[in-house]
Amino acid sequence: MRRLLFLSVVMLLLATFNDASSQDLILNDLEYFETQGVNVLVYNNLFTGGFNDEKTAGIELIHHGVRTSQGGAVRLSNTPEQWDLVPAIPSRIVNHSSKAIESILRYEDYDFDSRVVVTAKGKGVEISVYLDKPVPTVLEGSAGFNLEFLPSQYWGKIYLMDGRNNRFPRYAVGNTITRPNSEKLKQFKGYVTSDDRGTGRFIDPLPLETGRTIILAPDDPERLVKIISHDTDLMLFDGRVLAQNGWFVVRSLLPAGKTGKVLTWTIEPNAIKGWTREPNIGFSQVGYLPSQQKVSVIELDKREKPLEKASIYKITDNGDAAEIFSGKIVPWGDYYKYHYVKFDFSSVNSPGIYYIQYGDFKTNNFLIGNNVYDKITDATSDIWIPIHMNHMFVNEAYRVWHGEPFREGYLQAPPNTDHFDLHFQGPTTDTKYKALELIPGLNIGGFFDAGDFDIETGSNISVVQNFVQTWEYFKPQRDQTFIDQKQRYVDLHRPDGIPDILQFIEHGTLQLVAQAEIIGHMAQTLSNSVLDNYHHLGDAASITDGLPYNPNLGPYEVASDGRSSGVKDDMWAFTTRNPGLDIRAATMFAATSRALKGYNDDLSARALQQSKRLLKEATEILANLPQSRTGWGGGSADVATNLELYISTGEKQYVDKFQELLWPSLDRSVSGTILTALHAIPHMDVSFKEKLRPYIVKYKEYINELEKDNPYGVPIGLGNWAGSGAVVNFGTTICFANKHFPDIIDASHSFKTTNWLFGCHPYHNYSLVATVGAARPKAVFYGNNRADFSFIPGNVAPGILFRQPDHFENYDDWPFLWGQNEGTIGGNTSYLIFGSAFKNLINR
Ligand SMILES: [Ca+2]
Ligand SMILES: [Ca+2]
Ligand SMILES: [Ca+2]
Repeated sequence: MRRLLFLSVVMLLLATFNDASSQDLILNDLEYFETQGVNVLVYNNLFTGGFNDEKTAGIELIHHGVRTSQGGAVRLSNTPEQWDLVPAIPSRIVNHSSKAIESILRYEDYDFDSRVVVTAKGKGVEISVYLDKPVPTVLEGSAGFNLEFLPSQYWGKIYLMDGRNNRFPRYAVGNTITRPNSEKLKQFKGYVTSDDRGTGRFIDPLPLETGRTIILAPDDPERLVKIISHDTDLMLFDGRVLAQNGWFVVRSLLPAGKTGKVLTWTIEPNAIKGWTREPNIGFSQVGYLPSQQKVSVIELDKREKPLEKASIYKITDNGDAAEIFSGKIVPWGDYYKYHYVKFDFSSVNSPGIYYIQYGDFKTNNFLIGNNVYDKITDATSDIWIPIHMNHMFVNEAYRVWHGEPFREGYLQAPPNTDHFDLHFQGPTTDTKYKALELIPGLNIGGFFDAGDFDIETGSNISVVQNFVQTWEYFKPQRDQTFIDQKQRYVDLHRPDGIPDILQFIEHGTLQLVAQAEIIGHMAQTLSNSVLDNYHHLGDAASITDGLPYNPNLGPYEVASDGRSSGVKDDMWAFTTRNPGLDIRAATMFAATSRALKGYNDDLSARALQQSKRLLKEATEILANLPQSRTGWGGGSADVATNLELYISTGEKQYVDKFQELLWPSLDRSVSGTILTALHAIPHMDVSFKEKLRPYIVKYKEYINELEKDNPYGVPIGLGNWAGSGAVVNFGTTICFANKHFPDIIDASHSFKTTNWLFGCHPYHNYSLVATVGAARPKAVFYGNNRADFSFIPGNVAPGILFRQPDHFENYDDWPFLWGQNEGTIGGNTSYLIFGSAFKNLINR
């Protein structure tokens, strides 16, 4: 508060004496440079390497509300990719008196340190790079200072290099050269992101332009940035040449053999005078039931004075619109960067077409009606899930989504393999197979993990459990998909007389039973052996060549009988035994055995057999494991697993263990455990429910606390993967809590989840579900078709990603950040449960 008072006095003085200076950047208490419309962040978000795609860190620019630039750092290539080396930042010093942030950037692999100092200078910042020792010889010509700009915010716009006009290309069409691999610097952990096809050479993009001064987007004041390099040339590159998720890169090489201040840039992002961010009027794009509470949360620039009132307009049958309601705006308060107010229009309750008018801003239309939620899961169950069926050909009308992937099957992963998707093969194979030997029969059933194409066994176990739970609670008979396991063929929009969910259960079980029967226990994952086809975009059937690798053939050679090849593109099975995973599988097999009975009796019996065997073996392994190793490879079964084991076997030991673990777990975190407890109620006696009651009261308090935590009243995650999953589970919990304790948990809280998912959230008001029914769903997602800036219907985006220290974001013109735009088979089947439970609740 004191700072604000001081600031406004300063700004008043500046406004009086020097009007231009009112746009000068200040270094604020959150440790970034700021003026209205421009935020320059300096290592508020750090590089972490590896699985992180590193387009969310470094020196960053949030320009008129959009994070348009990031990656500012000393980097070792023209257009760094994910899995290229990133600098550690061991030191970052914020100096308010000199208005500077000074950071050490360190490349451990090359013992190379540089010091980057960013200082507020008028309407921009100066970036200087200092070296105590010259650039290591091996990095000469490679080490440079880079800053990256978001292609979707710049393509089609103008850039000037030393006064020469150019246009940012809509698509990557640029010149490259190849260089010998001996000149290629190592990538993260020695990974290799591209296949050189035996040439021994790597691709190096050439600059689009070179000069000393670049002006980006003089034709768009919101995106206009001027960069001057004082000592050395600037180059502009297009990172999309190497990777579709690449950005435009402005870069200067660090000079060889020099120390001291070796590079200086002045960066001046344009700040539009008097700019304030447009209000983000949050509401449900799917619409509202006539009877439900209807509250729009409006996100406002803190400089914006909230209006007194907002209105609802009704669109009539002849296309006219008339104001039918005007209501008060109620302040909520500040939450991170913005100010929030609420507009309650619950009294508007007749079915029809409406929009919200807030001052000059009018939203797109939405529906009020009793049927608005009827279809919220259909796109997920009819489109997204079948498209993610592995080992099948998936057709939709005139379009093939993918051919049959991985016909050559899976090879045994060699011992001591550390995998780029965070898996590993331990010191032994734990199977009868030799390293790189074909394990026949694993190429059946299962679901692609997410935007990638691996079988994550843990996820697939959860997925089958989600399907079984949906089936057992709600018995959905929906049949819109033809699924034929003999033909290995899926045809969307072609009913085949069998409820799709039974076919999904069967498909997941086929893979997991195959693992248990063939390997003898559960695999950790079935995944790519090489990184250069892990980041595959497009048809899954083209990831591998369909032929097993034959070491007797030369590279890229095909055997004369056409049945093997010298291409190292195969998928591997990571088979290190994890008794904890086996126990989870045992519970899933018991559940799926119940569900499949009467539909596929043979598979049901096989699943039950594996359930009993795995449970027995894994329990013995765990009992014999030395105490020191129980933390490795999964410890004993958790609360939910013991419940599942009790439901399946009826054995007292499991219900005792369940209760032993449950109550302390509820005491530790009621919100984290309560859903499992609710699922237990039908299987326990009356006293269990009564013992649970005070925890439900505590959960009610948790719900109330969320109302104070943020304007949306849902659990908002601040991690590297945004928090839709937690919001979905919150909604599911409310549905089941209301079912068993309607006197404590009101059904209306479940609408907080639909509101959030369907458009009432920070940053924008688009539905986070690529779904039927929403007036304005998100347009781009991180699916396997992300290179087409498209989506797979029914996907649920992780959504609103938090970036330090105060920025929420969800790009809808740039699909490539998985933390905000990917969807997973686990997450989307959780949404299926939520949607089913929610529809069940509102129809009760
Ligand atoms: Ca994966
Ligand atoms: Ca069907
Ligand atoms: Ca192959």
